[in-house]
Amino acid sequence: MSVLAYDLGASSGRALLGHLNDRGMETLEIHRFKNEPVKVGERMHWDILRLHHELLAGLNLVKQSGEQPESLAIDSWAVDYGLLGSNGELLGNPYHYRDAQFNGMMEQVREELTSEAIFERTGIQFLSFNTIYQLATLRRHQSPLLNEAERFLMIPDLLRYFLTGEAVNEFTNATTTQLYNPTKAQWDQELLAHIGISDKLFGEVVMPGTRIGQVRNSICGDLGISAIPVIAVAEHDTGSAVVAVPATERSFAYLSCGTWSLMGTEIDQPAISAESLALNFTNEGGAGGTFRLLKNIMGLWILQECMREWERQGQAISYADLLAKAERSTPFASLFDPDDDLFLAAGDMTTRIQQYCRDTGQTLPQDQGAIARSILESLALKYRRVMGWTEQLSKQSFNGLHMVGGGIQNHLLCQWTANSIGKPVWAGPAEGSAIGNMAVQWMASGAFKDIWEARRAIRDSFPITTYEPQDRTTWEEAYGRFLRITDSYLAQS
Ligand code: ADP
Ligand code: LRH
Repeated sequence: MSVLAYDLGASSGRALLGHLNDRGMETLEIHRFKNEPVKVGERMHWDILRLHHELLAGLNLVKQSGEQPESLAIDSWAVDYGLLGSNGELLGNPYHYRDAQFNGMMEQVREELTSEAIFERTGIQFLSFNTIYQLATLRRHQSPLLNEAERFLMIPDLLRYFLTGEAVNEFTNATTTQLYNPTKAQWDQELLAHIGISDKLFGEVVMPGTRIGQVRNSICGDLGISAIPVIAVAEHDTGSAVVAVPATERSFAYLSCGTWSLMGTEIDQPAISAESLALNFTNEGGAGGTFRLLKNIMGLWILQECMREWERQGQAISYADLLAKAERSTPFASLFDPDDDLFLAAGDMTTRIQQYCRDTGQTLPQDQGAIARSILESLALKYRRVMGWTEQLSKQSFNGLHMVGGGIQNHLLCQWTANSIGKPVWAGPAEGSAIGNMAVQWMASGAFKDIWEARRAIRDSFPITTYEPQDRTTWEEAYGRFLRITDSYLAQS
């Protein structure tokens, strides 16, 4: 018997079938599609109906493969949502978290409520696009959507609703809104009241592993398939990715590496302290009663945007060719802080990298190889800094770093990360989120006793590549320079 996992990242989505047998877990990619935002006027939206369409296309391909999955589940990127009206239909097109309309709202709300109070209630890091600031923006801009809204569903809740007709909020994604209070295990009434959003929009929050109905009769009829039970897994993709970290040790460091780089460790209770607030770490809900103490790092988004820019200019390049060029470029010529606000919005990324380098008196990277090298080295150096903070906050010393996600196909990034942190990197599996999604489906059916049994099976089933640290002296020197450049830039801005 198989399970079907839909994993929607910010750059692409896929449907994978998973089988569990005596040999362990096996996955088969059934469908892969782009996730391309759509700009209308000044607004940036997700193409939610296209995503629903791709989920249905995936079901059709499953049917053609002759499989009848025992269940299916969806995970996706966090923080974004749709609103349903009184007739149960979607109101408007969900906004993309990179939409400029939300700029500045986080600063306002922090000022009004204080950062301490918001963090104390939620344990969630301050990101300008968190759902709380998105909703506050809609309310303060008098969006008509809020007058009509009766139900708030996050993206995977919404797509699950389209498939099943059941409107239910799932825990891991709910925590990313910065509106959920993990201590009280409920939506935070005071935060909602402050931003002027009715708590009636928010439903009971279910834990990963809960069965939520089955694929609607109408869809089954249209596609000519039998009903498939639907499970709410760790519907936040990072939550699913961390389930799939093939760790043997209870305390481990991970880097979920895709559009974003999410680095941290797994803990049993949210670590809500002045220190985690000061370092802007988050405590996102996970599967199996866990939390993720982690920090967002801007990630391969910066490289993706450069590649899109080159494509628009008729200079499209493959990852293989780009990495070969990057490897031949001058080392450590142009370092920058990937987490600077400069790099959050879509657009002219190469110009912004050059701007940062000009402002810090460095060589301006010009060609594709130099730009890619500057991005990958800067990311690897930032990983070292955040790994240090993770150790400081968790009072652990990690003997290496687990990397999962599509970014591990970038062998230069994996090697440079090992060089930068001075510890081995264990890379795999690349489809972490989809595999974690499947693992929770099997935890729900009882095929896995718990998250640790799932991790053992994942470790035995998928190849893991070890990268040993090299060139330590050069990287140590570069790290010192990276700190000086990025700290002085921050102080000036
Ligand atoms: P998300 O789920 O956030 O959309 P993924 O986990 O799919 O992201 O990872 C996407 C990233 O993987 C891309 O930004 C790219 O940098 C990297 N990647 C994808 N394919 C390759 C490849 N063939 N070689 C190197 N890197 C790759
Ligand atoms: C990664 C991710 C991350 C969030 C961001 C919005 O895909 O879910 O955990 O912070 O998207």
